[in-house]
Order: sequence, then C-alpha cells, then structure tokens
Amino acid sequence: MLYPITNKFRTIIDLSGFWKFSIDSDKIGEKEKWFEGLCHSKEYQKSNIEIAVPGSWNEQLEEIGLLHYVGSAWYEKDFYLPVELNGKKILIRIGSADYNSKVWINNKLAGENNLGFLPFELDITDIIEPGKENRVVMLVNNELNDGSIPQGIKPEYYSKENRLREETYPATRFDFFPFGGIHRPVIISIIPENHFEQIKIETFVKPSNEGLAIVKVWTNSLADGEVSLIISGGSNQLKKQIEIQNNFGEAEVVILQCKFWSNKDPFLYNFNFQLIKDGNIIDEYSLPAGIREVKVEGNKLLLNGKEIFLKGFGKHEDFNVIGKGLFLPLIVKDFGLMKWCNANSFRTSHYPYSEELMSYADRNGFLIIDEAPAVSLDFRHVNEQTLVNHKEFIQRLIDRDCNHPSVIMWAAGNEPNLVGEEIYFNGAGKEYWREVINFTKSLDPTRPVTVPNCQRAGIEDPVFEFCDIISINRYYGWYEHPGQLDKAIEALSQEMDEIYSRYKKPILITEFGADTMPGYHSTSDQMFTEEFQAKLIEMYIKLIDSKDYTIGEQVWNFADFKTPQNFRRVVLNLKGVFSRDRAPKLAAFRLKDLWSAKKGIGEV
Ligand code: GCB
Repeated sequence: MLYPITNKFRTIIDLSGFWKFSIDSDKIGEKEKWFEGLCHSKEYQKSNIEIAVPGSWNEQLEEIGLLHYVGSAWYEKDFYLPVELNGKKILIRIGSADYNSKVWINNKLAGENNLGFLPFELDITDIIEPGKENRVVMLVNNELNDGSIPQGIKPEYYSKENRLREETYPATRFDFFPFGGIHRPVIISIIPENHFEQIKIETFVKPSNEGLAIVKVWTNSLADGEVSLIISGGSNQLKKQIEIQNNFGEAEVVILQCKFWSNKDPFLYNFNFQLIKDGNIIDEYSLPAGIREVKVEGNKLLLNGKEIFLKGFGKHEDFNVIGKGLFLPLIVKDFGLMKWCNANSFRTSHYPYSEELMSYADRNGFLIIDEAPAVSLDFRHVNEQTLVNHKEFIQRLIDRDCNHPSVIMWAAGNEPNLVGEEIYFNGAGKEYWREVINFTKSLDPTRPVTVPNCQRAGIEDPVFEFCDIISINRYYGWYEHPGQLDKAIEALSQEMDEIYSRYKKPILITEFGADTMPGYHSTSDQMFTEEFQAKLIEMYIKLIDSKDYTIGEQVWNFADFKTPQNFRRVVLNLKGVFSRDRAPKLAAFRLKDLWSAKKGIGEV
C-alpha cells in the first residue's frame, strides 16, 4: 500500500484533531445506530466527551474510568470536503486503529479491519459528498482472541492452566499495555481514477559500484499504458520507460557509480513515477529509495557486502498520555537519544511502528528489524484463524514496509512457547513456522527472517530451523540466577556456544536487561539499582562481543513502558535505559561508552 502524498494528482486531508467519543461497554451501539451519529448514544449525550486523534483512550480519559478499558468505543468527526473533489476517487485511510474497527461514512458502512498496527484504506467515492459536510463514525475495539494476531487470553485460562500467578489485568499474552484507540492519523486521500496501486523496489549491489534496482509497478484498472520513471539524486539523472500490461509492469535499472544507502551515509535517490495513457500523464508518485543489499554469509550479516554489527534496542511505541498514538516529537527525541548512545539499530518490538517513524529511520540511517505482532503464541490455542491472520499480517506488513532501506530483517513473531506447551515441540511448532517463514520469504526473498526465541523454548526451538538468523532473548541475572552476574554470564556463554554448534547460523541477542528504578543505588550487585543494570548490560556486551558468531546486541528496552497490572511490574516495565519520559539511567551512559569504543564495526 502506498503512503499517501500530495502532488499535482493526489491530495490529502488530515482529520487529526478532536473527535466526539463514547464508550460502548454493553455493545449496543450498532443496534442503536450510533453509526448515524453519536447523538444516538445516551452516554455521549450525558457527557459530550471528546478525544484527541491520534492517541489512545486509556490515559487521555483515565478520569472517566478508561485506564484499563478493554472493549468497544465510538468516534465521530464531521468534516467539509471541497466541491472541486467531485469526480475524483476518494479514500479514507486509517494509519492504525487497535485492534478492530468498522468505519461508516454518512451513515453507510464503508468497511472494516481486524489487524491492528497496520494502515487500511477504504474506497468511499460513492458515499462521500464533496461540497458538503460529511460524517465519519468509527467503532474501535481492543479485544483479542485465540485466532487474532496478537493472540488474546481469556481470564479463565489462568486457573484452567494452573498459572494463577501469571494473571494480568487487563489480561494479555504480552508484557505491554493493550492500549485502545485510533493510534495513527485518519486521512481522506484523493487520487486519480486510474492510478498507481503499489510500487516495489528491490535493490542489489553489483561489482564496480553498480547498483541494481528491480522496480515493480501495479496500477488499478488501466488495461495498458506506460510508466515513465526518473531516478534523480546521484551524479546523473536516469530515465526508464516501463510498459504496463494487465495492470503490472517491471523493469531493471542499473545505476552506475551508485551512491549506496548505509547507516553511515543514508543516501536516498528520488524515484519519480509518471503514469501515461494516450500521451497524457494521469498519475504521479515519488518515492525516496536507498540502494543497498543485505545478506547473511556464514556467521556474518553483510550490508553492501561489508560486515555489520547491530548495536541497539528493542523499543515500544509508548508515552505518557498519548499511549500508542503517533507523536512526532517523540520520534525526533528517541532517534536523538539512540544516536547519542552510539546505537545503530532497533527492533520494532512487538508490532509495526508508524510509517512516519520508518521513513525517519531511512533518512537517519537506522537498521530495523521489523516485527509482526505474533507475540508469545500459545500453541494450545493456535487455530486455523491464527495462521490465516498471521499470514495476512505478514503480507500487509511487507506491502507497507518493503521499500524502506532501513528494514534489514523481518521478525515473523516473538517468543513462541512462552508458557511452555508440550504441543509446540510435538510437530505443531515446526509445521506452523515452516509455513509462516516460507511464506515470508516467498513475498520478500531479499531480507533475512528471524523470530526471537525465549528461554522456555530454549535450544530445541523448532523455529530455529527456518530462521536465517538466530535471535535469542535471555534474562540470566534477572529471571534466572537473579542478582548473580557471574553465574548468569557463564550460563549465557554456554548456551550460546551450544546453539551455535548445533545450528551454525549467526546469533543476535535481541533482548537482555534488568528492571531499574531510577535513583536506586548500591555498591553491591543489587537488583533494581542503576549500577546493577549498567553492570549486567556491560557484562553481556563483553561476552557477546567475544563470540565470533554474534552479529549484534539489542538491549531490552530503550525506555520504560507501561504494562498490564501484575505483581512483577511497578506500573511500568522498568528495563528501559531511559525512563518513560526519556531521562537517562546510568546504563545509558555506559552504553554510550561501550558502543563508542566499537566505532568502526557496524558503520558501513
Ligand atoms: C521478553 C519479552 C518482552 C518482555 C521482556 C521482559 O522476553 O519479549 O516483551 O517485556 O521479556 O521484560 O520480561
């Protein structure tokens, strides 16, 4: 799916701002026709509540009891569309609404979406009225189930499975807060009747500084025609004609004396596409693209043929008040902090991040592991729908993010078998991951695929067979051997060597860390103190760096983040090296030193 832009042929109208809002805890809204306007909601009539979009409802509306709300809520916005838009194709595009949503325009159902964290677009040409006031109403619901991605958990499972102490409120299968709401902008996108639907650019590095771009273009109903492609930005301007047949065209472009994209020099060419029919330009789309190639060779991860070592973090989209809502200043701040401590990479744990952030990473030279939200799949509860949703998720994720040079790897999920289900090892895990990872590779053969593994799944994890890179999340010194760092490092070292000798694939440590309360100090190895976190991280890094088969280290987590309630968490998961409001803990300074000493490696 193309990111919406404005040019001679395309326009966007952003509906961000205050929307009318009403919760619907009894799920009566559809029956009472709230989609015809929130004036039909008694709740809304009583309270006249408004909410900011984008943003989660939980902290914004905590004072009316929504901090832990899981269920349905309705949004309404009235807006005017200029009369000049008559005769154009008009779409509504929701950047993301978590997790399920339905959209009505002027009382008519426009469509629905059940995959959170991803954009969706609905054609509303026939129900929108330019030259008039229009109304959009959205029903958003943040409930998950066995078949959804991520999977949900029913509160009764905890007792049935004898895991009462693992219960969280709200109940989740994951360790981040299940924020609800419209999290990314809602826009009206106006495009020409005949238009570009999708563009994919795959890039490769050839000898003697040649870059190769394989460009694929999909149009909608245009039977045939031509695309004129102009690539600019390097020393020369390159032109290429692409023929369109059956709504599809493809071309190979060789770029001589190519300036390659890398984390050190994130150079972007501008790819400009014009769609031509009967000699007239009927659509135009411009895309910044970096020419670069990612490969796994033996133990090494290569960017443009040179060894690269990942230094960075697992992150979250999470901030005070706005929750998971898009907040551009936070993107600028977080990248500034990551650069400050000499990081070069991060993982979008545990779901796709905003499109705005991904483009910012392209321009700022960060290396991203892009993750699908199949977090802690429980194979006792995986059903046919889980697999269908998982594959659709990966397809839509690749469709959204395939043109970002910053995306160097797909994570098809995270920590399957977190709760230790026998069935996972009895063939179910192997069959499932074969299907999902082969599917991922069939859609994008140019990037390695991984799935971070957890301690419980351990060295026998069936997912390893299908991964190009072995990613492990380990908490020795924290959940195992708490407070005992020498023991922790010994156990980690032994396990890493065993995994390597068994699978002979490069190893990436995608998570390690310790919860840390800012301001707590000790001269001993004392959990929760700033000194303990800094020391644990330093010892892990020294060990990881001493092994020839490792390709990187990503600390868990960049910043403290909100979690569901459980006795293990003090409101937040405190493993951030920055606090939730981005103040550095001691470990941040330690990382800055450790990672600056490693300058040279990891800078292609
Ligand atoms: C993990 C999970 C992550 C948790 C982390 C922790 O292994 O992948 O989502 O937040 O551990 O802190 O327990």
